Order: sequence, then C-alpha cells, then structure tokens
Amino acid sequence: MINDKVLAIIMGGGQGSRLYPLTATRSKPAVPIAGKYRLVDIPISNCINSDIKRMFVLTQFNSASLNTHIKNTYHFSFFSSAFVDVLAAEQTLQNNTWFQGTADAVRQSMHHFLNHDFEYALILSGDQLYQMDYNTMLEAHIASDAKISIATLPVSEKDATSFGILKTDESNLVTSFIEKPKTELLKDWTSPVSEEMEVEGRNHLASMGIYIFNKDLLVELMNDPETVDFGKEIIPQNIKKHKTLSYQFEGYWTDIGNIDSFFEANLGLTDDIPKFDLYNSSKRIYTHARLLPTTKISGTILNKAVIADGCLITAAKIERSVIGIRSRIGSGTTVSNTYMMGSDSYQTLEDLEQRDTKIPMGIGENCSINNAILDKNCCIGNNVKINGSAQLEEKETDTYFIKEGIVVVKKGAIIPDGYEI
Ligand code: ADQ
Ligand code: ADP
Repeated sequence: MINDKVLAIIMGGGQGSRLYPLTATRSKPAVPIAGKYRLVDIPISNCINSDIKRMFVLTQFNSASLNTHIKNTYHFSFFSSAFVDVLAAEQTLQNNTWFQGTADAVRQSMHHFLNHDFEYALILSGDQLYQMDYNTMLEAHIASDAKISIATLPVSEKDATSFGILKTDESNLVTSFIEKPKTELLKDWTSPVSEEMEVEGRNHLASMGIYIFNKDLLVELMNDPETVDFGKEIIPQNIKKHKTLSYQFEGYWTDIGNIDSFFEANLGLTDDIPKFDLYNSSKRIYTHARLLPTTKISGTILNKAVIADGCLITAAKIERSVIGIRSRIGSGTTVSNTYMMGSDSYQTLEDLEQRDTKIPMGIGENCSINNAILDKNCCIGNNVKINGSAQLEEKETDTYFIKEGIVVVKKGAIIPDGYEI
C-alpha cells in the first residue's frame, strides 16, 4: 500500500503570534476548536482517515496541554507501526537556535525522520480546517512522476495576497510561483478555472501549504542551511529544477491562523449546513474521549447553538454560538456570536457557594456576551456586558484582548460583577 510509504510532518506552528492570546500559555496545535477538539486533531484525523499512520508534529514550544492531549488521545495497538510524536524545537550541539521557519523546522528534525523507512514526506499545516483524502493527492503525485506536489485551491483576488500563488501548464505542472504577491501584481497571476470558480471570482490558484516531497529530494534540499521557509525559498527555487505537480482540491478549506478566521471558522459550525462536516463518519475528526456527562439545559432559547458535552446551562438565550465542554452559563444571560471554549474541570457545590469571595468558572447571571471568544476556565461574574464590535480599538489588558472587534477573554481570566467591555 502506498500510504505505508508516507511519513506525515505536521507544521504545528511558529511563535503563534497571530493567534495570541490563545497561544499565550499553550502551543498552537493545542488551541481548542469547535467546542471539544484541538487544532492538531484536524491534520491528524485527515491522516488517520487516509490510512497514513506515522505522524510527527513540529512545534516551537512544547506545552503540557499538547503532550497530554496527544498522549491521551492517539493510542495505537501495540502491534501497529502507527504513532504521533511531538518534536519541539530543541537545542543540540550542532544547533542552538529555535526553528527559524517551516523548512528550518523540517531540517532540524530530519534526524528523527530518517530513523523511519519512508519514500514520501507529506508536509501539512497545523492551522487549517478541511477534510481531505491525501491518497488521491499521493496517487496523482506518483502517476505524474513528480518530485514535489502542491495542493492548490482557486481563491479570489482579495484572498490571493495571503497565499503562495502559482501558474500551471496543461498537465498541471507548476510553471511559476510567487509567495504572497502584492495586489498590483495579481493581474498577471490568474489561471484558467472551472465555470463554478469563475462565477465566484476565484481566478487565482493558491498553494494550500500542503506538500508531498520524494524523500531523496527533501533530504537533498534540506542540506542547504540558507533556506528557511517552504513558501519563501524551497518551492520558488525548485519548481523549475524538479517536476512539481499542482493537485487541485475542490472541497472546503480555510486557513485559521489568525483570530478573525479562527472565530469565523468556529461560528461557521452553527450554520444549518456547515461547510466543515463533523457529522460524517467516514471523515471523522478524532479527539480525546473524555467520558463526560450529558449537557443539561433549562429555560434557554437556543438558536444555531453548538453545545459540547458536560455543560450546565440555565441561560436566557444562546444564539449563533459554540459552547465548549463543561461550560456553565447562569440564568438571565444572553450569549450570541461567541465561541466559549469551556472548562478543564468542574467546581464542587461548595466552591460555587463561595461566590461572594470567588467568582466560579463559566458565565454568571444576567450577562450579555456578544462577538467574543472566551478561552478555557474563564470566570465571568454576574451582570457582565461584553460587546465586541468593529468600533472597538485594538487593546490588551490582563484579562482580555480586543482584535478586529472580537473580544478575546484570556484563559482563566476573572471578570468581576458588573464589568463592561
Ligand atoms: P503561511 O501559512 O503564511 O503560508 P507559514 O507561516 O510558514 O506560512 O506557516 C505554515 C505552517 O507552518 C503553519 O501551520 C504554521 O503554524 C507552521 N509553522 C510556521 N513556522 C513554524 C516553525 N518554525 N515550526 C513549526 N511549524 C511552523 C504557507 C505557504 C503559502 C501557502 C499558505 C497556505 O508559505 O504559500 O499559500 O501556507 O496556508
Ligand atoms: P483535554 O481538554 O485535553 O481533554 P482535559 O479536559 O481532560 O483535557 O483536562 C485538561 C486539563 O485539566 C488537564 O491538565 C487535566 O489534568 C486538568 N483537569 C481535568 N480534570 C480536572 C479536575 N477535575 N480538576 C483539576 N484539573 C483537571
């Protein structure tokens, strides 16, 4: 089977500064998503569903929550060759710097990869939401006899400046590539696309940052310590030297690397028919099996609410929101356009009774929360008003951060009774 010859390398994240403050205390792959998952579950699940069983997750800093999550989630049979290993940037005698970029991260971890027998390296991004069978890409790669393949997607002019944009010939071989072109250059970078894409104005072919490399070529390219990034150096420098295939993907794919796109991707799950399908058993997304109790809700009007396990809710209304595991939301409270990540544990009844001195985890009574992300273990008092909007300026305090009009309440933050943002 060809997938036995593949080693997956998941780029778990550099500094993660674009997702700050969600990455203040955890590495990017450990950021909670969709109420009960973590970012890293997406590429790992795609690999498992594609029968690719050997995975490395490269991360810039090693958080306890990432290791605990991987260790508690991905158990493979004793007799299986499957594994998910986290490789954090490490200082060695040869190397005393952190990963400088994606290619550098791969280079510095190469000695770990070479302990395994593989023919193809599948390089994946850790901050994208999509479901893809990598085998069809692998089959196309092998059939075309390419040395490098890049998964691609038609995008609009507005989006094109955030991606690597490429052009292909009639055999889908890449003929030119430019990393994140300026708007004024875009007119020279359109590609023929299907009628459906044309109607949506998606005339530029973007790299999805998903690559297949033949092992020997990857080893050779990694010998040059001057190349730091795949998008900035490796891909543009090699498309003419080595046969490079564009594998066009048709499904839903979105980059969730910044607060705005992360927020929209989560709230998108509340749509009647979400573009990202969590309800398809052949494309299952795996995560930690927590054995939580069911959610209990009283007197709440629910509209487009996605509610995870183990919540205790007596809110007045929850609308277009994703409510994460073990969330507690008090009476009279309204939550809209919000992603609440939930809590790591329950508090005892005695803890809750000490409310005069300590605000319990979750959201209190008679609050109004709109356009917000509440990181895990937030303690929001009674009568709190949080109303994110485009009018709010970017601002950071000890407890929250406002980015693009979205109020991000930091992990474990305590917001006192009556506070208004
Ligand atoms: P970007 O996403 O901007 O563009 P980059 O910042 O290099 O590229 O990140 C790619 C992935 O690697 C992300 O998941 C990131 O978190 C991770 N990463 C970055 N530095 C890392 C490091 N030092 N260690 C571990 N992981 C790291 C890329 C391509 C574009 C393409 C877009 C598609 O360069 O051509 O269009 O992806 O999203
Ligand atoms: P995940 O979110 O990865 O599924 P858990 O929800 O099980 O992980 O736990 C997240 C963190 O909270 C872990 O560090 C775990 O040890 C801690 N935790 C879980 N349950 C409790 C609890 N009842 N009391 C204190 N800490 C807990």
